[in-house]
Amino acid sequence: MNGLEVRNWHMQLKFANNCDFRGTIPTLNAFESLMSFFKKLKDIILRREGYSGDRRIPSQELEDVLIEADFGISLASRLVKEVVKRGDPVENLRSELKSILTPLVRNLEVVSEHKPFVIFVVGVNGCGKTTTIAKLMHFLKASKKRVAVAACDTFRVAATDQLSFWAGEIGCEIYVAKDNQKDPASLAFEAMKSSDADVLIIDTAGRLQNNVNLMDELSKMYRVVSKIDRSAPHMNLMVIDATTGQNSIEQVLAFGEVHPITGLILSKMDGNAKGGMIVRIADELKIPILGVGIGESMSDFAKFSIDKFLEELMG
Ligand SMILES: Nc1nc2c(ncn2[C@@H]2O[C@H](COP(=O)(O)OP(=O)(O)OP(=O)(O)O)[C@@H](O)[C@H]2O)c(=O)[nH]1
Ligand SMILES: [Mg+2]
Repeated sequence: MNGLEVRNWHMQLKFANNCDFRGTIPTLNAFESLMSFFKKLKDIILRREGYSGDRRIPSQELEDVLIEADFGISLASRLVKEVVKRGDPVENLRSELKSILTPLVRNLEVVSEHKPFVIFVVGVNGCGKTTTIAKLMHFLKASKKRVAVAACDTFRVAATDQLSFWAGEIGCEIYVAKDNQKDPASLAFEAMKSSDADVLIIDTAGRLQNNVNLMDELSKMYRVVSKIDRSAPHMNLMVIDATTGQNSIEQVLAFGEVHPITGLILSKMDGNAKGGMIVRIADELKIPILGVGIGESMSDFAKFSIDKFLEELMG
């Protein structure tokens, strides 16, 4: 196999004991920013009730709070118009948010008609791609899928080591570049040709969406994979760090221009998640939300729970 090495996962266990990226217990204050958003909202209502017993929220104040909470100007003003019409504005807001999110929350499903079912995992630097892949490996293995991964972040040696560690822990085959092989597209191509796994997950290097060269390189990866199977990749997952604000929508748009994003994973939902941003992306881009990362270990993956999200958000 050219430029390709298949590592036996048993060999990786040794590495697991002295690696430096093992998960730490998240200490971030969950949903702090969301809570403060609704605290502000309730403060406005209470203040107003204190004055006049009036439960209506002043539109401008509500819009300001929504914009501050990353809902974006256009969604914020649309929501304000809807929720202040009649009845309890907080309950109205809850049901508006639910109706935006409900059609987009789906299970992450792999269909067996494609073998391997190829999943690309993309996103900006440090958003949580590799950790998400560990969670996917763990999740898919639990449903008896044979999973392989390709370490196509060939920029950093540590990136390969990180993925190798997880592949070893979980017991998945991993394709890694040899020392002189730096072209991620060739590695993806070779992995796809060689693998007889049910699912092949392609890790990619983090890149800023405005870095033309790196985005071109990503484009090449999609091209070569589709040469082997025209329907591949079968899932193009974008990982978004849920603690990132408004910029994340630009990220999704730019990555989507290279290849349509078919699912979103919101990582770091155990941190200061930006509630408004999540709703805004759902509202504007209508991309399915296929899961959330809620910590740094391989089992910290869950389906996005709208009720839990709204409960945290609205108290
Ligand atoms: N608290 C928490 N931390 C996470 C989560 N997902 C990833 N992380 C942490 O975020 C950091 C970056 O995660 P990686 O998986 O290496 O991110 P990446 O996108 O692969 O990074 P690059 O390959 O460098 O672009 C690591 O410290 C992870 O442990 C999550 O859901 N919750
Ligand atoms: Mg990575």
